[in-house]
Amino acid sequence: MITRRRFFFGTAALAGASALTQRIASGTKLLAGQTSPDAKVNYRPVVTPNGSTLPWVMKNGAKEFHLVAEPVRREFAPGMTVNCWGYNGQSPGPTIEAVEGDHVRILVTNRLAEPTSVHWHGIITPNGMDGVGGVTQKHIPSGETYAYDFTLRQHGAQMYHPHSDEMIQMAMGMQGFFIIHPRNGYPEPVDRHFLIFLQEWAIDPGTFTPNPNVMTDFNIFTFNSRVWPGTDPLVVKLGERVRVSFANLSMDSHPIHFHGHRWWVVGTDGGSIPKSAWIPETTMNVPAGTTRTVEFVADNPGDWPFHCHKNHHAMNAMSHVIPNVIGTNQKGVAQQIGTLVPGYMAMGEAGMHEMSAMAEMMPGPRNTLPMMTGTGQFGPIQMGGMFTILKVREGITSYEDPGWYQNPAGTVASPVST
Ligand SMILES: [Cu+2]
Repeated sequence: MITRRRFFFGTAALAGASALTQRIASGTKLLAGQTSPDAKVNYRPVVTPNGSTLPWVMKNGAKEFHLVAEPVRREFAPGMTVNCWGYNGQSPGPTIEAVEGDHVRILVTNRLAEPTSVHWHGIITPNGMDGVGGVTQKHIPSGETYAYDFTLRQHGAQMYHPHSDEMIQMAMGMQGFFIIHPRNGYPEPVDRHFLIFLQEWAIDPGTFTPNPNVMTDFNIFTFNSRVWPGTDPLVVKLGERVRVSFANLSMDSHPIHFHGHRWWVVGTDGGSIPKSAWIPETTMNVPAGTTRTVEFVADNPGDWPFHCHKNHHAMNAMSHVIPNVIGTNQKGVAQQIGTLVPGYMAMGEAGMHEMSAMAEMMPGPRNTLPMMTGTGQFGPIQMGGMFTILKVREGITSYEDPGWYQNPAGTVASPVST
């Protein structure tokens, strides 16, 4: 159990230029040479797995950010690349990270073929900065840049997304986190703060472009626009305190579950929940249009699944209209179809286990991942979609993927004679 907490003091948030990577003990309030307006604000810079944080520059007393709305090609996992729309070459767009009280100026350049706007979801702004095309501002025409300028009067895990042809643009992948750290610090400082944007897509097998017209029958479910096995693991050191913020602008709620620990529900898009009202959970339901933030102490070493618990949401290219053959004797059927389709195999009567193995071996439609995939040290993992692995390790010196957990001898479920 690690008792001494370490955290960064502020950040310039410039990509590759971590001006404040010096680690100092909790309680110290000043850092020599620090010039950022965040100098006295202690927070852990966020980590967006498979994503990045948006750089900013100080200009006339404001943190100036620049978002570029544009079409992007996003690899969801090796073998599947999707024609999305996003920001700065990414979907979700890069994370905006700032501190309560900051004056921010956000330039938005529109490189889409249609107008757009950016709404600061959950953020209290002057009315004309709310980003709603037609209501609070003109839509931003293609090729033009608009400036949003406001002071952050709250904290919390917030979002940004278009409010112009909103349904299409969000379904194509336009969204991002806007994290506002509290000026007076968190009730409990953390060692790691991960951000996971939840999204769902309708991408027919063999195609490359999401269909925004689908209302319920989505077949691809993503963490930060990646699917298992393309999702980065969440690597933490044993004993670290971890915060995870989830955001959801999809058409469904996503109950995110993790193994081996329990977490406390510590925040919503309304800000921090008072510590006296924290509740323990192992599953955090994230309704559409909200963010949720949880914290836990990673005190149990191992490889722990971390996934949406709507079971179809942890699959890839899930078809919802295939017939159910569980418990059906298909022997005769297989012989008869075999005369028409040489090599035909009937599968599924005992479940889908054997199909997952075949899916790995047989070529499917182009740009389409197997429904159940991934292989671990004990065999096929048979998952997809909104799934990753929390890797809690003792003695690691970096957050690189440490590989599979080496379970102590005698601690793995194994066969016995009965
Ligand atoms: Cu889900």
